[in-house]
Amino acid sequence: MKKVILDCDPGHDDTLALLLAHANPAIDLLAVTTVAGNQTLEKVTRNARNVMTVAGIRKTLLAAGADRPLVRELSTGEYIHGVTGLDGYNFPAPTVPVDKRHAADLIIDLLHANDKITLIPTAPLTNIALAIRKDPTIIPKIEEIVLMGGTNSTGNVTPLAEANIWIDAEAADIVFRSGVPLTMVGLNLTHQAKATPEVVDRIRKLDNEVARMAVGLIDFFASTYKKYFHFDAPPIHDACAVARVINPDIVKCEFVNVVVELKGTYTYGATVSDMEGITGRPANTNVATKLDFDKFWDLMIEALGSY
Ligand code: PIR
Ligand code: CA
Repeated sequence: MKKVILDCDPGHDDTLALLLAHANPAIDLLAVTTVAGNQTLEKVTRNARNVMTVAGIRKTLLAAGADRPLVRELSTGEYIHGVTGLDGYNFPAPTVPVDKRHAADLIIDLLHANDKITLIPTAPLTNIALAIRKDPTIIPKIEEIVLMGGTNSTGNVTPLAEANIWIDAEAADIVFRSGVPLTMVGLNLTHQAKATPEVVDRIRKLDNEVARMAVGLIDFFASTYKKYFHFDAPPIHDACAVARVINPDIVKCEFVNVVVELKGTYTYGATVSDMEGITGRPANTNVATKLDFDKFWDLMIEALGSY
């Protein structure tokens, strides 16, 4: 069992990542931490409480972190995730409590109290950068950071930048230069994880409330992805990072150099991935390239069926 902290901004795909991480027996989900991104910190934290309440997730700690990026103003993804940040399901009042500690402090505390922990950030990297900056002695205690973010091809907020990196590229830069073993599960990978009508039908057949919540959320996500990206089905980005931690065979990677662009006129937030090894810069990142679609959805559906 791998000890994991999920740092997220739920978020439709974050929710599926959370449900997969909690249900799969390969993962011991120690904590969920939240950060401003898809919506304000207040809203994404409320969403995490809502989801954990419906799913009966009670032993996992929950803490709220940064309410804005390190340097820039917060830019949310309301057009994709709705006013609440998690439109598509009517949640009952949440009962799951929020830890008093800042997410960065909880991450630091847990890393000192445990042998090795895998961090799965599925949101802007503000909390992770804050934790590393505040206490660099945690660096060797991190087993690996497997993040959803970036892309080795095209972006989703600018031609070259993906949202999680672009929202707080200064934080991403700190993480990519930290020396921690890093896996980047970017858009080039996650666009292979579309919740097709066939997949949604399989989830619809599961007879539990968590699966019904998942269907409501995926249906909403499908509608905004159709409207803004003309996609035939919505990609469940964040769950791909969790799947990589559960079974590395599901997400194939190439170990290359990645740097985060902070200064470009048109390229701020780009994850410049040297796939051909032409720069001579040392490899620092496992860049995800190929998803096993069938195995990914089997894992997800098994997880949803277990609630
Ligand atoms: C942002 C996201 C999803 C879709 C769009 N268009 C923008 C969020 C997801 O939660 C995921 O973590 C990442 N950011 C994908 O860019
Ligand atoms: Ca996310």
